[in-house]
Amino acid sequence: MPSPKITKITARPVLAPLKQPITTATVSIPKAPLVLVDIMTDKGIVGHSYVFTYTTVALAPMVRLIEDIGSGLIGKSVHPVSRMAEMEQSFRLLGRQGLIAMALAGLDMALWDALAKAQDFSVAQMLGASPIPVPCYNSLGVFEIGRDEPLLAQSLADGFKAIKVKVGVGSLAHDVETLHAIRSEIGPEIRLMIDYNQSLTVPEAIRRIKRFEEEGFQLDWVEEPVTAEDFVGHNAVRFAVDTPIQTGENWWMPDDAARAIQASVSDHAMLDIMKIGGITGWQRAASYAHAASLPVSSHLFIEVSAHVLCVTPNAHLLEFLDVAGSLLEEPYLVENGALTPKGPGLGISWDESAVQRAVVQ
Ligand code: SMN
Ligand code: MG
Repeated sequence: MPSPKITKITARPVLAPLKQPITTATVSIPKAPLVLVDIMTDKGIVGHSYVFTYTTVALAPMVRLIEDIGSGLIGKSVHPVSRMAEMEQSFRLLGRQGLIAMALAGLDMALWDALAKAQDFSVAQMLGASPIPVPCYNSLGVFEIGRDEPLLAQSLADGFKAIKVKVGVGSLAHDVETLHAIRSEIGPEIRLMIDYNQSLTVPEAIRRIKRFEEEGFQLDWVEEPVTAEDFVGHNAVRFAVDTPIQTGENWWMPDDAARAIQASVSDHAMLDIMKIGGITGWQRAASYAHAASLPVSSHLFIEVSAHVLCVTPNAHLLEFLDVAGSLLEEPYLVENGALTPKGPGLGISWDESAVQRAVVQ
């Protein structure tokens, strides 16, 4: 059967309700600014995806970019690898970072969704994997003692065996007090990770992580202690402490992942499927991480991340932080601390009444 051909592409800006605001050391995001991507085809199949813009300021330009770049795909087949190669080539001079990379990724993910649906496969199956439960960690925001203990209890009740909290809003003493409070709630067996979201200097990161080691917090990783683009700084922190360093959510397209891995910036690779270039970009970047023996985790995008982690060598953990579930007919739900990819395609279908309530005019 000939592959479906693209007939129309739409992009809709929304503010998706969240169960909890996303809070980090630097920003608080009360609702998820997303752009929903729909790719219509001549076979009646529609590919769905979404991109996360971090700030509402980026919504309108994101819509414009996706629809303008998408207009160049009309009439072509839903072959994501071929379409991505063409799109990457056309932006070689401008550069494939930022909103350009996000637009390419949103189109790529929706194309993979459409292609898999045309074969009545899930994307995981299309990529050659049996859709298996992917172990997750629950990703919480900045932890406040006396307010957030119920979130820890709910995480354990949901079967999570690993929890991440954001830190960096206060002093080292504040972080130590917070981590003692968390450890006393979850016990020593639950894996605990912390995320500084790029808020420290190299000497301060080394100072704090060494103190956490002395306190015996047994952290599974410390994430983005310094500026994401500071490969030298991440490398310096990594080799000054014993605790594993995690980074990668801000690597743009596979080549950035290759450069970071060559610079030995971290003990893990945490790929963001949007910033890394969609499913096509993920597969290239994941192979670099495998060659460097790095465990691979995901960032946001729980639905598509469940599919690609099924085919990722060294797949480690899926970050469970659901930003789009409030807009889906069937949100992805954790079972026993794991997420199983659903089909056909990415298993994403919009709850159009919820979308209409969330659309940004
Ligand atoms: C994070 C940053 C920005 C938005 C959502 C989440 C964070 C993470 O770095 O790792 O979840
Ligand atoms: Mg992070």
